[in-house]
Amino acid sequence: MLEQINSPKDLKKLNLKEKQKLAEEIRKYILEVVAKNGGHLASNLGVVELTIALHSVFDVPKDKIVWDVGHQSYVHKIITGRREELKNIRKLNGIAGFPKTKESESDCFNTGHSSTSISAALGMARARDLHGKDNNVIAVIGDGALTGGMALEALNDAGSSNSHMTVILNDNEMSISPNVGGLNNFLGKLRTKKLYTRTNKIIKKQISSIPIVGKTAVKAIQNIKRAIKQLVINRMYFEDVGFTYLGPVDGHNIEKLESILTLSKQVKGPVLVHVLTKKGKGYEIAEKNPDKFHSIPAFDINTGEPKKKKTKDYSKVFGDKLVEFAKNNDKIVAVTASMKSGTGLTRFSQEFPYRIFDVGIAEQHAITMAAGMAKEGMIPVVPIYSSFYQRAYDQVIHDVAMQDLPVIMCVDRAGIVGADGETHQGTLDMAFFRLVPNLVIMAPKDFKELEDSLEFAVNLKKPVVIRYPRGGEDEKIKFEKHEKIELGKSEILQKGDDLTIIAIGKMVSKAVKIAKKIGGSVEIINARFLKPFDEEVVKCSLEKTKNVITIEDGTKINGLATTVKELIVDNELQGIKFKSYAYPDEFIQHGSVEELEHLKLDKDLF
Ligand SMILES: Cc1ncc(C[n+]2csc(CCOP(=O)(O)OP(=O)(O)O)c2C)c(N)n1
Repeated sequence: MLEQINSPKDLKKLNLKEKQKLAEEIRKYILEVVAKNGGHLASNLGVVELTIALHSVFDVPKDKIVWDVGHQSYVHKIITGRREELKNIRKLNGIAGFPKTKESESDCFNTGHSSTSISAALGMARARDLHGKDNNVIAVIGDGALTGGMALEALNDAGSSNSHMTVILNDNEMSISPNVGGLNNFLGKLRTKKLYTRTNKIIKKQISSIPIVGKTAVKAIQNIKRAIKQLVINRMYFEDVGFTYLGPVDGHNIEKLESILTLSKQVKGPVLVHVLTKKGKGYEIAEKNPDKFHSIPAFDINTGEPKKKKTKDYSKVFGDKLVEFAKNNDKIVAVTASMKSGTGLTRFSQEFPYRIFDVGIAEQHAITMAAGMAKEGMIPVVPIYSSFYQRAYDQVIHDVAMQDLPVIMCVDRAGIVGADGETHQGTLDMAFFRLVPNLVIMAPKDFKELEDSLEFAVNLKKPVVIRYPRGGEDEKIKFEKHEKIELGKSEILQKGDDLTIIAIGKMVSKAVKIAKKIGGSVEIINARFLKPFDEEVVKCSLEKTKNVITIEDGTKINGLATTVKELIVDNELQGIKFKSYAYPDEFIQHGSVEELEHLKLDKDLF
């Protein structure tokens, strides 16, 4: 069946039984591909029937489907002509793991960061109306992504807009870990409202018995529906903000899904279809451990075990050290935006369940909430991936830095992250944080320096950013020396007269390698702090060697290279030879970390 599907048109020719068979084949295929390449498994297995139903009822690319986060778009990619390309998903020059408008006209909007779909879809619906067109616009959003502020802002706007659009709430009760928060509790009540489900079925029957639904009929039905619902569910959030709520519906029943989606097309204004799915559906090991199989490296299908054993990484080193500090300092608390496991906080949550706060996929709120705690005497530690810190920029400026509050902002996955591609690369944080007054910005060269940086930050009583990469330290370079950390002080790893190499973070080990390769008398400086920058030591070294190389895993704009250039100009240092290794001013696509660092930084370094 799968071999016959080259576009949604092929899918539309199938009968229900054939679609059910196709669903099983798609599941098997995705499982095989992800087991080989790694990727987002559980979310994709959960939306197989939903995606089939969407492409059966709607006409892409005329109709627009915006996939929130976009990690669950593999089935959509298969159905929209990228079945064979899926074999190279997330690989260098292969298709992306997220929707990309450049990749296919069926991908109507790029996603990657959570909670954007309703805003984008509303924008598309408004543009459609202004153009006088009649296509459908659909946002598919998970219950996890619905916890993000943007999604709620968009619901608020869409609800009062009268714009015809469909929001599909793909509710599997999971974010990466089990979903959290009041909204999730509210959804819990909806999920189990059997009476409501029955009532809804009656209404569905009434509507579908009308051959062409006239305006007044729909309005009347909607009014009845609303009245009944108000009786059944006291605080019907979606209806209250202006959506027509349909569901809940079994998200693995293609027939029911098609029927409710068809209904959603007929109702005017914004509609929310509540779809209940199982994350990891059809692969028992993932059904039991949906968080482990949310995003997974290559694994053995029979056992579910990763093919490569997980080695110690920066997130784990961070998490373990934080536990140690927290034992002796009860002011330390941890805040996570739905990324407890990814950021290394699992142990912390076991040892200090009352001192960790999972706020949902809400980075902005996480930072301001942490600022509030800091204001009242706590020391909040907030690990967030570099690319997701972009979300919380104003909160870092307005709530943390401006009040000089001691929030420790740990920037995990800094630099190239690899297969997740351009939306997830962490190459911009040094540049955007450097602009912010009061921030201390650090990047450790290895695990031990991360531990020392954390200790330093806990005692500093100022806002501190500590950035560290995905994965582990460079196994080939072992740093024996770890000088005590002092604010704004770099570390000279090797003295020399002919060339100065200044590097920061992960790239310090590359500096050691390149110094060996070049030979001669090389001075190697571990910058440690991007801000405050050790002007004194660097200036002294440059005056001596008159030749400098900077190395960083960030963009060439406003990072280490810019800092050193500014130092040269501001101090009127003459005749300095300058070379920098930094990422170009572009969005960097997917591939492995090694391939991309090689390609985008420079092969000389490796
Ligand atoms: C702004 C932002 N923060 C964090 C993430 C990481 N992330 C990716 S998917 C996900 C969970 C999404 O849960 P849900 O929307 O329910 O989708 P599901 O995977 O359960 O289908 C998270 C936290 C992200 N993509 N964007």
